[in-house]
Amino acid sequence: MTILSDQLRLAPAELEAYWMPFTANRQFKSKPRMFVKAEGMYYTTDDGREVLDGFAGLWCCNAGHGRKPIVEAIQKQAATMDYSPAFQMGHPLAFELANRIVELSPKGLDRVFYCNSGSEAVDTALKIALAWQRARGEGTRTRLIGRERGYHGVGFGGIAVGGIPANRKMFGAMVPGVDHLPHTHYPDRNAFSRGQPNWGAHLADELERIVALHDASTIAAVIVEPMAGSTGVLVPPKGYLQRLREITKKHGILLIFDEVITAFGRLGTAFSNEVFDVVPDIITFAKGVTSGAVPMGGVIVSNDIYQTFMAGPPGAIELFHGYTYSAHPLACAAGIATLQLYKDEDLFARAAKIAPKLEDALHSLKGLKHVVDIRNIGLVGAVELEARPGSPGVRGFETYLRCFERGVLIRNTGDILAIAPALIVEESHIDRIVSTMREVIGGIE
Ligand code: PXG
Repeated sequence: MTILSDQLRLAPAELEAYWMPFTANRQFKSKPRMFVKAEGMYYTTDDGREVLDGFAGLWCCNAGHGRKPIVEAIQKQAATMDYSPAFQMGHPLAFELANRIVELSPKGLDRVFYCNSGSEAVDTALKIALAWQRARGEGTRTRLIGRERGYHGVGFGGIAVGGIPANRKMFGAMVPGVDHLPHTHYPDRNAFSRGQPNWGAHLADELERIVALHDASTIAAVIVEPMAGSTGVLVPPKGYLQRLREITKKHGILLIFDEVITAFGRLGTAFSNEVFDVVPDIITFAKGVTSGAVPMGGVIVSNDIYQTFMAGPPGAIELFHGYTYSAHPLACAAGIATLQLYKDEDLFARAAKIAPKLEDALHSLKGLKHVVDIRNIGLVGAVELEARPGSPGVRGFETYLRCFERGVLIRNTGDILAIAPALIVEESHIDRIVSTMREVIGGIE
């Protein structure tokens, strides 16, 4: 048995035991792509090649890789206290991190519940929404409304409200009473938009139709990503989120923003309210809170929601929910160090400042063959390719592979190529990412 630290290249048989997530296992194992090291903007592969990370890992390493203050905080915490029981016991870092998150969150959203991933954050948020409606005497509100092309992780709640058929169809419809808003992706109206598209605010009015169909008294919450990341960088049309906010408020429906991708700098701000000027009732976060260094997720709710749960006897557990690793000490240490690093290096503002460079660079790909749309906001952008007739997604995946072979990591969702570099990205990195994409797209069939 090879130990990774002894030898970085694994024999084919050693690849079999690991069932890889969201990966074509057999294709991968026939020609593996392995990273063994990461620093700053770069990964190193097992054959010693440097790869420029155009995707912050998977939308998470927002401070860049291997950042010293984060690494040292994790090392120190591992040596000081590896674990502390999450139930009926606390440790100071959990409280400190919650205070720091609240400092960055929209005014009024000031209570933090921890979990370990975006999927858990989503299921936690949905459960809090249902429990809150019941706690305030509206227990008939059990419906959850998501949106087509939404991605909310892979828990049963998340796949139910999510709008990706492939993520659901293998598993059946296990969460009843879910409905979906239409998505907002209309390239025939909005192709090549820079920032928020002008057309599409009215798509939020579909919520009125859904309310009319089911009745408000049956609906607990609406969940959307303020900017849908996974399904291809779908930027909300101007006015759209405002409309959703107005309609949910009018009908006593909670509005949940899934900010697993958008929080902690991706849009050039701590949270999306600073960009879109809309404050939801509940926010989910994960990824960037620890810059991807230790798994962590969480849910932020208003004091009003929190207080509704605090009505029983003081000795009663208010919410029957939580995880062994809620507020894991290593995650909290990483989170505190990460938020401090964002502050010390003013990384959210840095992202906002370099965003126009990314916008211009990406939009310079307009006119290349296959390119049917380019869109961007903050430090994220997407280039949509026309699908190869009869084989959707193949052109996108081939582009991804060829970029990787040329030393640049991007991401493809079907035929949509996405980039979302760490907030420390330099102009020269953006030039390299985009020129590699240009070269590859130009040569792809
Ligand atoms: N909500 C949103 C909005 C997400 O983007 C999750 C929930 C689930 O998080 P976890 O930590 O359970 O994976 C996500 C995750 C991609 C990609 O390529 C996106 C995600 C994860 C992996 C890949 O777009 N988003």
